Amino acid sequence: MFSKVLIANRGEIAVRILRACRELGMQTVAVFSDADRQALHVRYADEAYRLGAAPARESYLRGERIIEIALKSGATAIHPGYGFLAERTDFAQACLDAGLAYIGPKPSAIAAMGDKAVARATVTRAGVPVVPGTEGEGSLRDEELLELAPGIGFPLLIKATAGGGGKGMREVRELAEMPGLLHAARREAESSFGDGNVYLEKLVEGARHIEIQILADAHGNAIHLGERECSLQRRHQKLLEECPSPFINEDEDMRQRMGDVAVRAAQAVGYVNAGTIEFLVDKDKNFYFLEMNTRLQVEHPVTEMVTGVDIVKEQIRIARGRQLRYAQEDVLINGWAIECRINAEDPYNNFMPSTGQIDHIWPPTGPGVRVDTGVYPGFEISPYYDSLISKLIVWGETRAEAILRMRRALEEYKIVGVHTNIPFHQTLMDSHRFMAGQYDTRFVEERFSMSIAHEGKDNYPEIAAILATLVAHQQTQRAAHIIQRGERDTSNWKWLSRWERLQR
Ligand code: MV4
Repeated sequence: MFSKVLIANRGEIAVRILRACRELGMQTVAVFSDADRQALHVRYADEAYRLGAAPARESYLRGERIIEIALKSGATAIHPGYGFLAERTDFAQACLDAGLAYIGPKPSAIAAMGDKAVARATVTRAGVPVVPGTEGEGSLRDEELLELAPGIGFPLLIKATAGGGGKGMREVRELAEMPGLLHAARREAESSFGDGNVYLEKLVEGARHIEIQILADAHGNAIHLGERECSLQRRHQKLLEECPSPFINEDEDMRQRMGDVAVRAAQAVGYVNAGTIEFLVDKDKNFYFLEMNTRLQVEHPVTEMVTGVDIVKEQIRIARGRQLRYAQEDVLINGWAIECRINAEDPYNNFMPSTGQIDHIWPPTGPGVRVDTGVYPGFEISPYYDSLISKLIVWGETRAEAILRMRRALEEYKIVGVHTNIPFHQTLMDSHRFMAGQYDTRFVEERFSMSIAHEGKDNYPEIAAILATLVAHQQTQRAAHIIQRGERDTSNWKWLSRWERLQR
């Protein structure tokens, strides 16, 4: 049983995990790169150790060094967070070999879900629906794939077995273009994953991306925590998530069927700890297993807000060998949660990453608002890691209340020094399709435009004049509050103390 945890990550998720450890009374060890010497997770932990230079390969991806630090510091468990070493079978195994608890699934489960063709075959045997495609788990040659393609039907998708995140994926409209696309997909998969193996799936058009959070303990108990709607994304980067999904919402029967299937998929690989089953859902509400994420996810807070379950604490309890604290019937969906990913990027300039110092940051607060972040005023956003600077999560009794609250929170949120995608989220909150919950995975790329924000630009001179007047007015007001500087070099502080003495 461990009581000191090393967090093998950075940023908001490292802070999130540290907080769970703190509440559970555990000691914490942080690791950091040269770019993160001043980071929040380093300040928050009981101890912190340097990993190396800023690039991830020289720091957060150095599994052996991280294990060495754990042993040296007396930590007896490692939480990998998401990204970096999470979902690396070899790292999970190396932790166990070193006698450390790994706060996550067994290496065998990570491996079984890591190969997408193996995962497809495994969950199919457990009765989980998958999109029609190539069957089995062996690797197939181009000639075999070309022969199988017409039976699956066009349009279809070539996918990398080592894939995820859309890398090595190609849409095929007809047989004639397939040899070229196979070649391109294999080459991309080879360079991204060092594995050029691919498989085929029928293309599901206009689908939603809905995922189910599951929890499983080492005693054979497994439950689901409902779904998350994750269709709002751009180039496979999620931008906003909701719980529940507006597409499922009142359809409790569908939620339970998807939940049961998700639990079955997890059990098919002997899954223990927290995990997520991704589904494609078509417009007729048919759902198909896509893949399983064998880790804590970025968007876990929306599930926490509506179920009241602290997923990170559950992960730690599960890793300590405890029984799940909830049975399926204990899990209730209460209200609505929305998460906006606040990224350091410029939505007016093709979402270009923005780097530099955060001069000022005023996060929103108040009822129903949660901000998970790893930054603070003065922190430098470097180009070495992803651009996520914070997650703004709101809860409301209804979806409408959550949207209004998100609008209010986005207005309150002030970040100076770097560009952020806050204007994108504000435009999204005003979009009729978003408000109606009518969107699929193509929405942001194909139907959404930031220029909605520029409607009525004829009024710009007028708006500018009003703003100038307001600013001038505010500055006059502020000046009235500043105590007049005395002659010569008398500071306001000296003036104040003299004034106080005179008052006695
Ligand atoms: C699909 C699909 C349509 N049909 N599979 C993209 C990333 C990878 N995890 C799976 N992906 C997709 N697989 C079939 N058979 C559409 C996507 C897809 C997608 C999925 C989830 C979230 C966003 C997406 C954006 C584009 C395509």
